[in-house]
Amino acid sequence: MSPLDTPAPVRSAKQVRTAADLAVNGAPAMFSQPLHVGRPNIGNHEAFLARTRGILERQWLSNNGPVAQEFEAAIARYLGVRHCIAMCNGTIALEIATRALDMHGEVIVPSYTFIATAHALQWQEITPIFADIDRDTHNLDPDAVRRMITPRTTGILGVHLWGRPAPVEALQAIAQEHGLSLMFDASHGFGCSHRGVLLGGFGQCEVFSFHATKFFNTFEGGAVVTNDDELAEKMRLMRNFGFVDYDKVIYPGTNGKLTEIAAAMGLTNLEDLDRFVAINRRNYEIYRNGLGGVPGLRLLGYDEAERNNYQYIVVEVGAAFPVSRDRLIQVLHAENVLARRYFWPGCHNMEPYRSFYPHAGLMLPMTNEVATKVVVLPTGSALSADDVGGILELIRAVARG
Ligand code: T4K
Repeated sequence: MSPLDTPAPVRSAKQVRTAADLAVNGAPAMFSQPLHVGRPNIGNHEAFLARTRGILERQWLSNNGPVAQEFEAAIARYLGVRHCIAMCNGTIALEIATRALDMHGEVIVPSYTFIATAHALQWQEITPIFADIDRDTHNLDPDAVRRMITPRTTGILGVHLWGRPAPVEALQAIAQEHGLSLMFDASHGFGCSHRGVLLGGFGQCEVFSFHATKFFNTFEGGAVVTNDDELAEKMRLMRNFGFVDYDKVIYPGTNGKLTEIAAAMGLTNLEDLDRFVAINRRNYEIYRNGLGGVPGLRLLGYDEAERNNYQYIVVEVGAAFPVSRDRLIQVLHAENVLARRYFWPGCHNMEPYRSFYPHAGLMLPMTNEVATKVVVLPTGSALSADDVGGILELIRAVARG
């Protein structure tokens, strides 16, 4: 049996009847080890080690090696796109993609995302312009995007937050109308579909992160995927310093290469993808059933008509809940449940953006509201159904006051 099926038991026998049973009030913690939001999903160890042995024997460790090429082909096939350009991480993949699309001046992006989405632009001296999100979906609000367009705007960088698709068609229409480039940060969206089509083929290109904490990981890694042959070729060159041949450079490229060992991890994890989804889905359904009817809590749902990776358990803590979001997190942390406040406080409230645009928040009321409410709960293959049950028991105890 794989370790995936049998996470080591970490839940204690404690039952939470009253507030006095909570660790925050001095009782022992419910879990003996921390439960993380981002514990990696890892596939078959033997398969990975066998691939690793091959890499060592071939003495080919990086730079478009055979395992990386196999990985790219497998990803492109899985997603149904023409090209996958594998990279060393999602941030570099975003930088290369925006540069290959010749984004410059201002690019519209949500503030409610991981900071890397904004930094990838800023790092290239492209100005990220933050547009507000939709209250319910947490994704870009197309009307807000329209409001932020200026003569300096060259593109839109949408994000499929939590793996739930951005408003793809509306953004496409805006981009066409204004002659803007459109790409997506699909870091959360590997294995998720929109209108029955897997994320990866929308906009001019899409970027994935395969960081350790992602549903599907390559230790560190990422990729740009596209159906545009010319763009793909450009990005392949940019990933390797712009070399077209020994001693011949035609672009100001960078080092975005994926190592062979990372690609081996990717191929191995790809073989277990269905199992990762099944576990995440099981956990999500336990959370959904357990949180239903708890006043003041809203679990962000996934569209069952689509394919989802169920990677993020996103809960909004509203005014009807007896304690604040931050107090709930404090209670959970005391129990070794390391819930997170992703993506508090929003990129516009972090440096350098906070100093650059001190009044940006005036245009971002929904971002500000959602960022103060969201708590992301642990899931993934490191959690058993019993662990999720324990977390629910804690939350219900807090809800009882
Ligand atoms: N765009 C979006 C929308 C993104 O969400 C991200 C990354 C990117 C772009 C950029 O992609 P990359 O350049 O990262 O490929 C994490 C990740 O570092 C980041 O990759 C991810 N998004 C973001 C949502 O979360 P942290 O600071 O919360 O991660 P970290 O390292 O503290 O890990 C979280 C928890 O997971 C830890 O407390 C312990 C556990 N963990 C972590 C690692 C690395 C493990 O158990 N094992 C591990 O190996 O940012």
